[in-house]
Amino acid sequence: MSDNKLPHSVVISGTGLWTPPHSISNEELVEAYNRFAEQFNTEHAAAIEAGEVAAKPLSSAEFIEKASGIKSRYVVSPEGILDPQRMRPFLPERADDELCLQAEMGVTAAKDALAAAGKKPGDIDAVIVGASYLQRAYPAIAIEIQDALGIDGFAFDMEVACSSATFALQRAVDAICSGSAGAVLVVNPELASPQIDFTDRDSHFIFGDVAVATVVERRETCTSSDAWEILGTRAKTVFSNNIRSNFGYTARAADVDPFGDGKLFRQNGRKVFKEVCPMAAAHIEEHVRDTGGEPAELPRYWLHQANINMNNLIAKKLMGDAASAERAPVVLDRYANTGCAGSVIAFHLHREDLQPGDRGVICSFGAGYSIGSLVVEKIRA
Ligand code: CO8
Repeated sequence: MSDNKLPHSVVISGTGLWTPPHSISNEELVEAYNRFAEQFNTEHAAAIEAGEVAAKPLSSAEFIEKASGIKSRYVVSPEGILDPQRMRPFLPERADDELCLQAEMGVTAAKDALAAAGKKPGDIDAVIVGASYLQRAYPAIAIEIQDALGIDGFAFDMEVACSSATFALQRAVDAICSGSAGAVLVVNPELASPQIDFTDRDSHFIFGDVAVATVVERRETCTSSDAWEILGTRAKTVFSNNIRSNFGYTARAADVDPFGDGKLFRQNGRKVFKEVCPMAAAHIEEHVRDTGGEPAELPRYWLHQANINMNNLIAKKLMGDAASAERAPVVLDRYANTGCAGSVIAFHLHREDLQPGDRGVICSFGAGYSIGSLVVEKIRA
């Protein structure tokens, strides 16, 4: 394995966050689901009695908070999700000459990131969109965002599920180190709600919508007073079927329902928990040591935000009894799992108190499996 030492000094000079205006509490979500489940069970009473159809079990807000740490989630459109007759968001189609929803979410976060970095669109050479799902195959959402912001250069989309943001940030670093770009805008518009099966008790509570954006540039061009040098990047993937989404364009040719059983997000959450926690902890430990740090001493870990028990376990492995919510901040209580955006939201919201010289790790882990990390250090303005 390469030691990932960077040949040039590259910094994160600004981040942006777009939070949807609507939040759904566990109680509201569970009430809608339980009304749906009761209606379903009444309508299918005979088939359930005959053992032909499985009854829908009821959900519980207490279970959700205890098992995941999630208390609420932000969504673009709550009405359809909370309607027991619909159980999915309502996102009207837009005309080809209108900005698509995912690009709109991304543009809002991107403007914040550019402003924070003190950069104009003309200063940016490339746009990379990383997300768990993309609204369409082409033209790339990244090119639409590039056009909307008036950025010259090149843009592309990439999908690595929960690691789409950390992997995209790594591609930005690579582009800067190779000289193909001087400054890169990474945008992560996670439009999660359309791919959730809100009629499935096991997964209806997991995800929320959000968009984040990050400006990555050469240290020499950075004028931001809140800049973070990227000391190293590391990526790892190991194939697993434990988190899958089989929704895809070939469904039409396979004569199957593209939204049928198993086509939306599904997982074996227990196995994911057991397998990913040790992998993620070992990955981070090794990466911190290879950049000259000691895991227990790092003041901050901006971890992927899927499950509070997972994060507590990993934080404890890294920091022992000194692990705390201050050192490994939690945003999933309000935001839920926002796919690849979680660790970047944590970085965006929880870094102000750190001093020049302080180090931290931005790390994602999830479907693929995929793990991505960046070790960063606050630099003097
Ligand atoms: N209400 C009440 N009971 C429930 C509910 C509910 N809502 N859901 C499940 N139960 C029941 C189960 O049926 C089970 O009952 P029984 O014992 O009778 O079978 C019991 O509660 C216990 O269930 P689990 O064993 O499943 O419960 P866990 O304690 O394991 O908790 C979790 C479930 C929360 C899912 C947990 O396993 C977990 O979080 N694991 C980690 C998973 C993870 O991190 N996954 C990552 C997924 S996301 C990702 O990688 C990227 C996907 C990209 C999409 C992103 C779009 C933005």
